[in-house]
Amino acid sequence: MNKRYDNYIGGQWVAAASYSHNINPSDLADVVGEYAQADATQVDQAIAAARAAFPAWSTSGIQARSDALDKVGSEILARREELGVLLAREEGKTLPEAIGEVTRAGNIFKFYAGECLRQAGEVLASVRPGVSVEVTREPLGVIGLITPWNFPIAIPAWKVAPALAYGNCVVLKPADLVPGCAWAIAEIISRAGFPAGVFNLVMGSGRVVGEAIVQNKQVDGVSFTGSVGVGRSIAASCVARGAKVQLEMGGKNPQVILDDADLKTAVELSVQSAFYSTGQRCTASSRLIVTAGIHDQFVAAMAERMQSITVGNALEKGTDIGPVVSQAQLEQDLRYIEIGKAEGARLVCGGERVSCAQDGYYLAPTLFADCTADMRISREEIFGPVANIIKVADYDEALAMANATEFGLSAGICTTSLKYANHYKRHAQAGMVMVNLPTAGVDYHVPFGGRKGSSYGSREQGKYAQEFYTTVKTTYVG
Ligand code: UN1
Repeated sequence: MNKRYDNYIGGQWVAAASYSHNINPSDLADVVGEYAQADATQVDQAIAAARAAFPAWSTSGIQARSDALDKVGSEILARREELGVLLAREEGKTLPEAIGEVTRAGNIFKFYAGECLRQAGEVLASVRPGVSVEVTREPLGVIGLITPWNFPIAIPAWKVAPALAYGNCVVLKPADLVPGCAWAIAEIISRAGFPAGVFNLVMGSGRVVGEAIVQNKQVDGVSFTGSVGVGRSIAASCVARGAKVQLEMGGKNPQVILDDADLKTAVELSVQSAFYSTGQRCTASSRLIVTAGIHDQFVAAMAERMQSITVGNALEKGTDIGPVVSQAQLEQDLRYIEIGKAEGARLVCGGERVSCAQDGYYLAPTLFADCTADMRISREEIFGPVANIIKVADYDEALAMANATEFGLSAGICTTSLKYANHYKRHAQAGMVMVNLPTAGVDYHVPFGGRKGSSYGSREQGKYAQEFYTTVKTTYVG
């Protein structure tokens, strides 16, 4: 009998009419647990509980909030190995990557425990003599948080922690594929000293639970990370009823490699950001844009380096890349690999499933060369361990190619030239620029987000998170 995990509503653990199996993608025989599937009524109850808790919580003392957030962060950090195993088991990233992500989540709670104490406003002189003006921030209200499967603990943390720190009440809907880490955070939060109703967890599908959150008039703001299609429809619903919305969506991130790059650095950071975490990051480099002078050497060095990448069970020592998260995602990756071949791209490495001791969704890291900008594999986000090499003549063409995408999340350049690095920093059309670093793998205390089709609304993380989670009040005192 598998253990059952319930929803958390108004300070109570609440059973659901149905439960779904959380399956380990490294070993399909391994069931992590059975997780409640909320229905629309339960979602409405969670939102009502958050609404009821809001007046007291939004005016509560910042010391109590800070203490509670700090307690959550400390417990996550103390349990990082155990939670890392849970994360690797439900999502399929390797244990070191999973422990790293858990650590990030703990640090995020601690960061916002500090930020909570640094909520400042401004006092300005009025243009009218004898009048002064105060600009302050107040909590937004009840916030719906909808998180994706690829960062099962860090993304819930980077939405929940600032929402609570700035005095909001929360309804969290984690991805249906990976509810385990979100449930673990909820359980920690349930013992950390937050009043009932301030934090609620409702698990289940986007179609039922996500939709009920987005449509409920009591929800003042929705922060979503996930696909472009779902993001756009959430935005349309929120805007139609005047709710605030923040979206983090896809990427087709470029990594430019110039002739003067250090070849070893170029190969290492490309392997890291294209294939680690099974390429399942919106910050992954999926377009390696390489200038002519280093191109052939780079392709050869990548082909050689990729021979030493071990694909395997996420929990096993020595695994570099775990499985793809699900059957549906695996099918999407394989479909794009066929599209790439049909479009005339040259398969340098990978392209096929890998078999391991356990039955899982294993896919070899896949590299295409001779790709052009108009190919679908160069334009559409695949979200798997699949990368393209695009050859260009020089820096100017590389920059134009890097920007020739409807996305704009993270953009990398590998060069030893200060001139080109500086030019790229200014002209890359992305929310984040990485110089001689992978496009993926970001700090937890600075703004995260993109431009163009990648993001919508204000930035997440760091002190910039307050823009979404608060509303500004201008007070005139005569
Ligand atoms: C990272 O690269 O460290 O869904 C974070 C994603 C992003 C997070 C990436 N929102 O992949």
